[in-house]
Amino acid sequence: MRIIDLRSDTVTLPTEEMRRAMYEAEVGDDVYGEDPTINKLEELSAQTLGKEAGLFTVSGTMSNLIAILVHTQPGDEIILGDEAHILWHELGSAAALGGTVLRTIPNKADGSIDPDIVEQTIRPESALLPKTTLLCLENTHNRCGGTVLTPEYTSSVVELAHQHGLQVHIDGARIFNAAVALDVPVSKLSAPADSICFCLSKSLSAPIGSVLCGTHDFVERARKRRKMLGGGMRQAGIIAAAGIVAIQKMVDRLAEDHANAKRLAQGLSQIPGIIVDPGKIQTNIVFFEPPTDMSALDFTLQMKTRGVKFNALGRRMVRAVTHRMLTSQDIDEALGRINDFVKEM
Ligand code: TLP
Repeated sequence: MRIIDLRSDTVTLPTEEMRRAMYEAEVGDDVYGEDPTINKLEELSAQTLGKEAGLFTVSGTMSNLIAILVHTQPGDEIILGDEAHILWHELGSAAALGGTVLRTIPNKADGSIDPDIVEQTIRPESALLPKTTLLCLENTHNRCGGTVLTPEYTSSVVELAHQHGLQVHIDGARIFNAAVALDVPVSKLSAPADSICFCLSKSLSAPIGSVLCGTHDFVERARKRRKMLGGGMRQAGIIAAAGIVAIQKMVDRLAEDHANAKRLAQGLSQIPGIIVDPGKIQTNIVFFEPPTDMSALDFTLQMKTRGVKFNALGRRMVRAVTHRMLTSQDIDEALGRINDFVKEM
């Protein structure tokens, strides 16, 4: 039985072209700044995102943490949405390793946060209060269902934060998905922020890595934090080579994943008892609720025995992510298997 893995776009395997680029990569010791392939990836990333410089890191989690360590001091407060990946899935690293307080405000269903609430939440300057120094946005928004933040929204909320002396970091793990969905250059989404990271290892199919971008000064400080965390790599051009292919070759095809996500959501909406809103799908993430009162975990375990893998991200929230390794036929096959299971329930 063919396994249809909808758990995440992180399961994508490197392409043949990536493997060739990895084999042929020119490398050096990156801690001395001497790996030409990493240097090329960092320059290409910065240029693509409209930033001065880039830093190759092991993961999105590490990039987000480094950004927090550079933008804040221990005791500072960070404003972010209550569905943020930084809050839910990064093991409390901002608190454990950055000594920062995460102050959440509600994420709207579209992944945004209300600028008025942001403004009300910023602490006034006082000897009695923590200092609010950073605002974090997420684009696309994972737990809100792959929703996109527009350039207009991003600019306006960044401007507001800047007026109050805050820095803004974007967790742009899937920022290229947002750019493709909105049909805008990715730099329009990243330019307003002080820093942004994106992942090479998700929908772009590279095996490892993320790039954190910002000003020269920000990246210089970020480089020291990365070393402090043990993330200074040596001949890592071997993996950066796949990242270059990812940026150059894998962006345009993301529209296919988005079409497959819509196809999946539309198919799910035809299955009795499943709760899903196909009109909400903007990129490659689909959230749905299984029939009756079945828990998301039970549903995923049952479907796993039928060769379709999902992630349970809440008591009733099942997540499916479309990606390069799945065709529209795979989506139809998955829908058929779900339908069979629901009929037998
Ligand atoms: N997200 C993973 C899981 O942790 C949930 C996934 O499968 O989607 N920011 C966002 C918005 C993310 O979705 C992720 C990964 C990260 C950061 C962290 O990236 P990695 O896994 O490279 O540390």
